[in-house]
Amino acid sequence: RLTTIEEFEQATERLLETGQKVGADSWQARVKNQTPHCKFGEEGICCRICTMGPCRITKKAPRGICGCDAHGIAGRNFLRFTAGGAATHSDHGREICHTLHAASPDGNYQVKDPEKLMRIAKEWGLETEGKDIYDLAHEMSELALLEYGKPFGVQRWLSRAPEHTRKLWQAAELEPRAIDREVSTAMHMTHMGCSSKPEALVRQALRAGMSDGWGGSMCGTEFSDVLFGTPKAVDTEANLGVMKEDQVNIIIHGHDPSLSEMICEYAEDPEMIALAKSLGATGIQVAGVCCTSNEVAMRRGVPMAGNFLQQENVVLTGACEAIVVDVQCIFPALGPLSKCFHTKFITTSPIAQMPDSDFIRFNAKTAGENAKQIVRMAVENFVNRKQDLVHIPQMKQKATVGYSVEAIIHALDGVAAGQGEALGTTKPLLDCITSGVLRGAVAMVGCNNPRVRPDSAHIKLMKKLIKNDILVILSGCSAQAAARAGLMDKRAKDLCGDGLKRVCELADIPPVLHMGSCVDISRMMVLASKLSIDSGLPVSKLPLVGCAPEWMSEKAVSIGNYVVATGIDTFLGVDPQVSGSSEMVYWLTEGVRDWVEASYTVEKDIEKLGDAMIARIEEKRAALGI
Ligand code: BF8
Ligand code: SF4
Repeated sequence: RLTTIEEFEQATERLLETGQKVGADSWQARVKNQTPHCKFGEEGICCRICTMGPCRITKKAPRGICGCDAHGIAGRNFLRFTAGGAATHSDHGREICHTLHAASPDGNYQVKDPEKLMRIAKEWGLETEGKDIYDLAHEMSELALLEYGKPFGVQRWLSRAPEHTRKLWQAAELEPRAIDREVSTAMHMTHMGCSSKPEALVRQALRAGMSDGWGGSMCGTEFSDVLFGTPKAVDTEANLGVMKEDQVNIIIHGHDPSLSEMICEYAEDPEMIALAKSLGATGIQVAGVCCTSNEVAMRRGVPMAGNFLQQENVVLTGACEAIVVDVQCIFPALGPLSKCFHTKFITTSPIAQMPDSDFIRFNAKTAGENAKQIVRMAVENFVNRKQDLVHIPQMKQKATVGYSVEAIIHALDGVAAGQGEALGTTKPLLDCITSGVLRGAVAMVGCNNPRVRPDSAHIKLMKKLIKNDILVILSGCSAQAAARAGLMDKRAKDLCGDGLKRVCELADIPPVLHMGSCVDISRMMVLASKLSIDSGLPVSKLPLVGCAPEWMSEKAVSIGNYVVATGIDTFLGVDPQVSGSSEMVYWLTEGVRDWVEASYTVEKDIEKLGDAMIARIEEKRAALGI
C-alpha cells in the first residue's frame, strides 16, 4: 500500500507540535510570513544589477534608468539564475575530480570501479595499456580539471551525443567551451550595459546549462562512480521511520559523496559502535536527506530519511544526534532549529558555512580523521537526548534503487537474453516502445517547493504516468518522493498499465527507476543519447520528455536548460520567473525549438501538466508512425 500525502502531512503536523513546544521555527510558518511574494520578483522584472537601481518595470516606468526593458531584465535574471546553478553543479564535479586526484591505494579514497576509469580513459583517447590504475586516475583527474579552464575547444563529453544533436549544437553555437568560461561569460553578458536581447541571453543560458550537464555534472557523476562504485540495483527503505529510537541517528545531508561515503564507513567502525553501546544505544543508524541520500542509497543501500522539505522534520523527531552537511540545499534554519534540541548541526565545507553550527572542515587528505571526529561527536551526543521530545513517525517503505545507465542496460540484458537478442544495448527498451507495450518515458526530476503541496505533484504525476504505460526515471528529491510513497517497491507494478507491468516483471524492476542525484541527470543524457544512437532517431523524435513539477533551485534551471538543449521537451510545474517578459516566454517555450528541436512547457495545474506530457508522448509516437 502506498503512503498517502495525507499521511505524510499528518506525520509532519505531529512533528510541528513538538516544534511548538520548544519554540522552533518552521518553513511552514516562514512561508506564511513571506506571502504574498513580491510581484516584480515573481515576474522577473526587478533589476538590481547596478546601483542606479534597483529598477522595477511598471506601465508607468517601462524601462530601467539605463533604458533596459522588461525583456532585457527578465532575460538577464534568467541567465544569472542559470549561471548560479551551472556553477554549483560544476563546482561539485570539480571537487570530485580533486578527490579522485587524492585517491591512493593506502589513502582515504580508493578507485572502486577501475573498469569504468579505463573505459572513460579510452573514450578520452588515453593509452591505458600497462598503466597503474592510480597513475591513470591522477592523469584523468588532471585532464578533467583542465576541462574547467581550457583555452580552446569544447567539452570532451560531447562526443557521447548523437551526431544529429552535435550538429544542432554547432549550428546554434551551444557547444560549451571551458566549463568555468560559460559561467563567466554569463556573468559578463549580464553586467550593466552588456546584453539585453532575450535571444542572446537565452542562447547563453542554454550553453551555460550545457557546461553543467555535458561538463561539470558529467564529471561529478562519472568520477563518483569511479571512486565509489557504479550503482547497481540495491534494496533500501525510505521515510522518517528509518530512524531508530534505540540507536544513534546520524543524518547526512547535502551533495558530495566524498563526505557521506566516509561518514558511512566510520559509522561501521567497531570502535564507534562499541562506544555507542557503552553509552546505551544499540548501534549507529545513518540515513540521508536530499541528494547525499541518493548517492549513498544508490551505492550502499543507506536508507533515505527524506527530501528537501523534510530536512527540518529529521531534527523535529528529537532523535537526531547529528545532522552533517556539506553543500547545497541546506536550510540555514537548521542552525537555530538544532539549538531547540540536542542535535549537533555539523557543517563541513568552506562553501557552505552557517551560523549556529559546529564547523569541522573536511577535505580529501584528512577525510578519515574528520569523519571519525564527526561520528564520535554524534555518538557522544546520544546521552543528551531529551526523551520527552522523541517521536519518530513509524512510516517507511521498501525501495529498490541504483539504476545507473549500466544497471539499466544490465536489467535490459535480462529481457534480451530471454528473446535471444544481443546484449549491452537499449534495444529491448526500444522494442517495447515501438510495439507500444511501453508508450514512452518521462524523466522526472527536481525539488520540493512550498508553492506546490510538497511531493503531491511528483506522486500524482508518477501514478498517472505508470498507469498509462509510461516508464518513469527519477533523480533528486523527486526520486525520494517516489521512494517514500512506495512507488520504488517492485510491487508497485500493480499500479501500472498492463504493458509496463509486464516489462517490470520481465526485467525485475520497479516502474519508477532511481537514477541518482541531481548531478546524475547527466546519466539521463547518456541514456537518451544511447537510445537515439541505437534507434537511429534524433533524441527529439523519441517519445521521451522531462519534467520538474516542484522545482525551486538555480540548479534546476541549469538542468532544464541542458535537458531542453539535448532535444528533450521539458515540463515545469513552477514558473521560471520570466512571465513579465512576453519575449522571454516566447524564447523559452517556442523560440529555442528552432535551435534544439525541443522547448519548455509551463503548467501549474498538475493534472493538466500530466495530460500535456502524455499528449506530447503520443504526438511523438504518431509522428513516428508507431
Ligand atoms: O540537487 S532536487 S532540492 S537536493 S536542487 Fe536540492 Fe532540488 Fe533536492 Fe539535490 Ni537537486
Ligand atoms: Fe536599473 Fe539598468 Fe541598473 Fe538594472 S542595470 S538596476 S535596469 S539602471
